[in-house]
Amino acid sequence: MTDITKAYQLAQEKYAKIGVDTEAVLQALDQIKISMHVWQGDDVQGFLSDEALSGGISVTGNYPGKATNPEQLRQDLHEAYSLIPGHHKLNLHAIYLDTDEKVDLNEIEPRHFASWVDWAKKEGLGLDFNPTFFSHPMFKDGFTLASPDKEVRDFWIEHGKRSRKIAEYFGRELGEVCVNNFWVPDGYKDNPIDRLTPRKRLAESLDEIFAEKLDENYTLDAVESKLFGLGAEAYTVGSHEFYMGYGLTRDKLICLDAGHFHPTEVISNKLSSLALFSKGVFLHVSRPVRWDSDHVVIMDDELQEIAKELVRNQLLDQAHIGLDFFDATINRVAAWVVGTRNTQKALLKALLEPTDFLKEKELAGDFTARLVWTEELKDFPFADVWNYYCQQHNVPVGLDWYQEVLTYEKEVLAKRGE
Ligand code: RNT
Ligand code: ZN
Repeated sequence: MTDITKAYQLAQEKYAKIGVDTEAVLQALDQIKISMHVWQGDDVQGFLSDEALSGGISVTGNYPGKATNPEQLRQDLHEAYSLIPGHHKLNLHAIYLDTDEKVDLNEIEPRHFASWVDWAKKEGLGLDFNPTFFSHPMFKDGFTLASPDKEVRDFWIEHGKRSRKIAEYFGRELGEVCVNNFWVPDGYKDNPIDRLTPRKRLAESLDEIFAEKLDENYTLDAVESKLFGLGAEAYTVGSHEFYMGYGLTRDKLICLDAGHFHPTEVISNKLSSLALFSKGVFLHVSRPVRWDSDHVVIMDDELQEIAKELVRNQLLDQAHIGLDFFDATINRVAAWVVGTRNTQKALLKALLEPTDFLKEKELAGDFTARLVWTEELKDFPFADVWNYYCQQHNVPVGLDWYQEVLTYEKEVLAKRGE
């Protein structure tokens, strides 16, 4: 018996004493898929063009070894997934097409993404998708779907429609629903006179994109709001209120990005309300540092709070968990692994809570017990359960995964560009 198994057995006993069945918890954890975002792999560059990143988002850093073609990116993704326990999804963006044809965003078709489907099948991954409303010359004066220029709007409407066909194709091919997430950067740097008309145009453009009903077994549309972006500090057309209204009336998933709100506003507190009224949520688990900085997800309070809300309110079935961060100052594979494993760990920690018992205490007005228990639970040996889960899945435990990333860096990443 390994030390990891021994430590797990001790932890199992401790949790059993407070009514938590660790075996059942591990089975539940195994059902949870994290949608890992392709764009951490190459600083949101993609393969459509050399166009610089725009749309009010930004990546800093130039860590060596960045993937510059689909093969390299898939190689890096494979490495990351091999260090993450469980079965997951990959979240693609339209700019990650893989084709020799010269196609623009308003011309993309499923066949331009066929290699990703083949690869996902081989790796046992599901796929999610995003139309790309940025890093393109048709992103004009900070506007796409809400542009006053009909030609600009029409270009992006066509792109949106085509993205849905690709998402449907992914879902059909893989037999697993593909969430197609719409984030539109449109906004103004300075105070606008007219806040209403751009919102009307955005709603109308989206209605046109969503006019065709697609099979929801294959694809679900999500809409992502934002408070502000670089260069769109004063006004973002697709605000939270806009998409709450839009998503609820059009029966779309609501995407909540942890970095898209005021600095002290948290998405964890929104999940229970959305559970009552929305079709479902798509999460962009991210980490804002003072602003929407998209830092790698760490085990902070908000991550744990998000996980607790999903578990305590039994929302795991209707929530789709995606990641959204991009850091080019560190090893990009390590960034994926840290963020994804942390998200899983936070979920595990939440699953290891005796929730029914705590709910009883709360209902009985015993707030002392609620406080004492939640504080003591922080010291319970959840890491021993996590290590055992990694061992079960033949994935390196603790710092061992980092050793593998270092080897990969030496043998693969460092040789790129030679
Ligand atoms: C931008 C949004 C959006 C993007 C991706 C690349 O602020 O968070 O989700 O990060 O589409
Ligand atoms: Zn996001």
